[in-house]
Amino acid sequence: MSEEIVFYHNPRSRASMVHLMLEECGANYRIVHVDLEKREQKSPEFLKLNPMGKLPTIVDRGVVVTETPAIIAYLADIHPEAGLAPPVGDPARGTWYRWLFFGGSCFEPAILDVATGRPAPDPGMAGYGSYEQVLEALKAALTPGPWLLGEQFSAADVYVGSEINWAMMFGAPGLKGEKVFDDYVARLTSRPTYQRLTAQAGA
Ligand SMILES: N[C@@H](CCC(=O)N[C@@H](CS)C(=O)NCC(=O)O)C(=O)O
Repeated sequence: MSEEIVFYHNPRSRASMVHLMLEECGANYRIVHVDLEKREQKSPEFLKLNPMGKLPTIVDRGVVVTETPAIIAYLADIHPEAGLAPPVGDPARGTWYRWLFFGGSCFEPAILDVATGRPAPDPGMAGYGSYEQVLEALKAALTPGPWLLGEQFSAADVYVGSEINWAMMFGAPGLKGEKVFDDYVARLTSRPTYQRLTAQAGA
């Protein structure tokens, strides 16, 4: 069995997306719970690992990986048997990178505009354009679906699908009630991994 990955986690954080990915990969991991209310993420020990003092953070064979999409891509690569990343050299890998990066660099800032009510910048200046443009791009990417790579479920869906699911939960406009997003999230959340983690969280 591969060496144990140390996963710094709090279920009320972006780390949940990494938790889902660890399960999808069948990874060998150990959870270290980080209490965000007690600000354990800002302790000197934790800041040595991640100077941002943020979750998720993983340590694999002595190497620290942070930033949710980077961790998810890394896990897909070290677990090729899970089939969650097209191989290097396959053109589908381009599509996979595209949506993983889109999640971090476009969906994230756009959804933060909406969640915080902060004024959206000029769409021509903002790398993500506008919230509406981001949703249109995702709609097109998920049509006909069922996944971002078409028939193949991948790590890009773990990340982007989880982000959309989270945004729906807090009622971000233009998501719930849109068939393409409703169906996509329903597919993701009906997977055994998601169901298992939800049952564990409930227990
Ligand atoms: N760019 C990071 C963002 C991580 C992040 O902001 N995590 C939040 C929880 S969702 C956090 O740890 N906040 C605690 C803090 O900043 O004190 C990623 O994509 O993983």
